[in-house]
Amino acid sequence: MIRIAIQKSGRLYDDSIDLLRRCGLKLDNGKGQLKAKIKNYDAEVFFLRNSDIPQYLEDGVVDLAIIGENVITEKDADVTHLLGLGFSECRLSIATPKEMIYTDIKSLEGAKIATSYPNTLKRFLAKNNVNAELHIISGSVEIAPNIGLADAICDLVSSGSTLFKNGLVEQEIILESEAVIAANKKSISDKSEEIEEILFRVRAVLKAEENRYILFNVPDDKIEIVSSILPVLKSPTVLPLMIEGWSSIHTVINQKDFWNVISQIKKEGAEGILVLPIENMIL
Ligand code: PRT
Repeated sequence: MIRIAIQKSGRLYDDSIDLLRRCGLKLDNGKGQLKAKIKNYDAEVFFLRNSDIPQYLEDGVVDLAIIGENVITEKDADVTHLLGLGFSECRLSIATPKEMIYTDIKSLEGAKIATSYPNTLKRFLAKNNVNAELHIISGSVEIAPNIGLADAICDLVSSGSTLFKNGLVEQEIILESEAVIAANKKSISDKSEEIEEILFRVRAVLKAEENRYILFNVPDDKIEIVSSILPVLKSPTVLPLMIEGWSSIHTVINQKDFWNVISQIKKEGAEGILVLPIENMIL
């Protein structure tokens, strides 16, 4: 039995549930429960606060967790980071009011900084030999300078719109973060096979997300030139059409090459181009 922790509600919840589902793990219950059995797999899912997960993971109450990397760093949890998941990307940054003169990190000497990430911030300031006073608050950090509680803040930023709305300017990025799969250290050796199976499924889902299945028709005399444009896994599948002299080409391409490839194959005579998402990709 493998025990997996996910956030019980919040920014990580939907993507975590979706990832489990795409890994073929069907949950018995949902939101509001402390834990739920996976119907079709020997596993249990624990619904916990993101900020509590590092401790549960370190203590071995759960074997695996989907968690924001920033929280592991903040708690300095003795757990193993296994895989980045590419969602809930954000950065932990120091920001100052736009009217404050800021030249470099030394501008924060003696300043009062409001944050919910005191440990990460302390380490960063110590590394840069800056002495500042930390004001620890658990939410709405961005309003602290406006109400005279602090001179600067250190908080998570994704789009930057919260900083903008509060008249703050991002000055230092002290940590980049995304959702990750992390594991209890003992579970990695005691349950290596079960963990490897979960990771195998997660990698297949992530790989599929990066790629698209495309199919299109081309005149037979264009198969060679079009195939040379395709960054294919092995070799494209070429199937004859009912109409003589035409074929259908099927292949998988990476999202990052996508528009480039499409415009090149169109120029070479590709028609009826269909692009499909891929559920899983096992190489
Ligand atoms: O209560 P619990 O302990 O479960 O969780 P939490 O309070 O950490 O919850 P939640 O759901 O807010 O965040 C969960 C995780 O999502 C964080 O630990 C990060 O790993 C990740 N994440 C990604 C973010 C953001 N982006 C984010 N933008 N967490 C918070 N924010 C907040 C930030 O604090 C600020 O108030 O969003 C605001 C800034 O957003 P922008 O888009 O305006 O820049």
